[in-house]
Amino acid sequence: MTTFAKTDLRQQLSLYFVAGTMNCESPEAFERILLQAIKGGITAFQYREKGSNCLTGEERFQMAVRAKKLCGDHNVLFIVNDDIELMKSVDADGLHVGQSDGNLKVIRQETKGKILGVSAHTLAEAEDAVSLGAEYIGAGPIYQTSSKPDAKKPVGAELIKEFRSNGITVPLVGIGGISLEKAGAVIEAGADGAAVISAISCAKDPSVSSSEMFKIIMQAKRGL
Ligand code: 3NM
Repeated sequence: MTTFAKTDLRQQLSLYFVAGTMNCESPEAFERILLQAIKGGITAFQYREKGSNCLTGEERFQMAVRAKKLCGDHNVLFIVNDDIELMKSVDADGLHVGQSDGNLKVIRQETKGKILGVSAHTLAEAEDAVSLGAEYIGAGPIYQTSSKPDAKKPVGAELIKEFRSNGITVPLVGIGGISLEKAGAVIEAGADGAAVISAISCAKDPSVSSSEMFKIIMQAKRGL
């Protein structure tokens, strides 16, 4: 099993690729893109098999097993989106949930010993999530996104500044419409990382996009 020191979480969430097979042309393309993203330098991956055309049942389980193996072999954090049973059955590093994915108190109990991340769109949501034991927050959508049909209105990097100036000190990643050009601004606003779907899954070369985004994020973290 891969183990991650919780103190490293800020570093480990620097470039957080989020995807499922439905974000790619085919399940084979998904695996290829994930491997390219890993080679390019992603530090965390969230298996988000959600929405129309997503895999279910045994296919979903087998894909999660393979994705976890790819991540584990390369020291990439492996998080499962909104499926506690899948998280447990593949022994993922953690779970990520949205605001409507269930009772956070119950979810926290069910994820003991695992990393728990929660999406928040407002300060009140972030405060509640932290008080119930979220170890990191996904803040967004920062910019306009076409990857999530039910995404809320984009709020800009201001949301991250607002969280930071109001006592949210847990690791934070921005999500939603983050491109190579916009990743630096998200870090400069106070985030520890950027979570992306299309900037990597739709890239001509996911490996190149990942490594360029990783460089931009690391430079922004060093204040360059
Ligand atoms: N969650 P892209 S936005 C999965 O606001 C997800 O919580 C969001 O995809 C939120 O990088 C989003 O292609 C989609 O914009 C991110």
